[in-house]
Amino acid sequence: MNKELLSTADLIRLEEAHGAHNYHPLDVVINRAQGVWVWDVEGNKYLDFLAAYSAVNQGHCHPRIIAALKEQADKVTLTSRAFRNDQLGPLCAEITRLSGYSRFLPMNSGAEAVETAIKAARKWAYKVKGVAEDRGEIIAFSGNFHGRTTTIVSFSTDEQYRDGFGPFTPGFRILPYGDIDAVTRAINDETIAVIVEPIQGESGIVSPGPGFLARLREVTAARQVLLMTDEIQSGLGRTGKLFCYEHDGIRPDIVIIGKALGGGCLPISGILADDEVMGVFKPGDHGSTFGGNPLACAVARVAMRVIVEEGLIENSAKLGDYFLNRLREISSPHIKELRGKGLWIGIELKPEAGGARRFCEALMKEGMLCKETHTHTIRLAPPLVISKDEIDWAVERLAKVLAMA
Ligand code: IF1
Repeated sequence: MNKELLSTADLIRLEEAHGAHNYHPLDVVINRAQGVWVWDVEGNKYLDFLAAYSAVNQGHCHPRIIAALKEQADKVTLTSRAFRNDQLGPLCAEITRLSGYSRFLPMNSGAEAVETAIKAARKWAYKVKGVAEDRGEIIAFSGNFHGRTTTIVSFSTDEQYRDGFGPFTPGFRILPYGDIDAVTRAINDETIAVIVEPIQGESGIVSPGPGFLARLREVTAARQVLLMTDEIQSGLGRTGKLFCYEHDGIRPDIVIIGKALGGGCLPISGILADDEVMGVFKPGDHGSTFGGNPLACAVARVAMRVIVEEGLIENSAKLGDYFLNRLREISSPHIKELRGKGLWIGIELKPEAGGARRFCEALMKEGMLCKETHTHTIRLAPPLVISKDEIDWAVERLAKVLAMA
């Protein structure tokens, strides 16, 4: 199977010797995947409970997505935006029809889409709203994760993400996540936008509390401040809705998407907005060599169709509830709190449990791949194609591992 016949240890040694050490992954080397399952180079099989941080919502190597990828790869893969291609227009038409926004601007990584939203908000503020040039301030929240560019880490509250990377971009103000009074007090004539995750993933599947997003929408609308939701991880079915903000019955001004838009096979991201905001971009203002490339657009078109047509949003809602209820039945001395929406669940352990990492390592030995977040939380986010039987299988293993001393 592994043509070069390198063992797990060989492959890890190569990566450690010649790669940068900016990650500390579990020592499992994957070389094959299908649906919710992945296999390592030794042939061991695991259920993937991370789904590449929700970039593989449709399941690994989904047959329709891989077929579209191969078909498009044989035709044309990259044109740059200097010319047009026959996939970008249809993608924009389909994604706007599905989302109810009038325009889509494609980029590649999530961080680039966040940067795009920031640029759109600033230009809108100066050219449309009439804020004095260079004075605009964007509100972000404590515990946020929006990516790793120098501008984005400028408003991170995680010291590690900032340490050694200054000087930072000005123009951001950080408020406590979920504190609507703090937002009301902070908004002034130079506030141009608020950027928010409807649920914070990196922070451990943390919700801002009931009513916060609805109030945030009211407060921002009243002051002509743009509301930008980062749906890169929470969107495209993960929480049992197409977008997580739908749970709160709101409509943001800018929706930032990424991850699962690429159907688990290539990077494509972007922002959705209406004419008033998207109209600020004129030719030459913004762009990207690979943004809107026909290969990624062809994949994104089918990736979205799979989510909608194969009932993945409904499966996430239904099996997410089932999973959370089954987890509540587990008796373990270590569990502090269970949180979740759809197939996005955090098991926060008590500090005495000694961190979630050792439980993730034990789960790996049981055939389940999970990644801890913020030291004490096990996060569960399987591909949305998971079945009830596979969840039952996982609950058994979680119960066993969470019972260990
Ligand atoms: C890594 C975290 C998850 C995101 C939201 C923007 C981005 C992300 C809400 C940027 C990316 C990823 C990045 C990945 C790990 C992962 C992550 F722990 F770091 F925070 F999922 F929880 N907005 N999240 O979650 O998107 O530029 O990466 O495409 O290894 O850094 P990107």
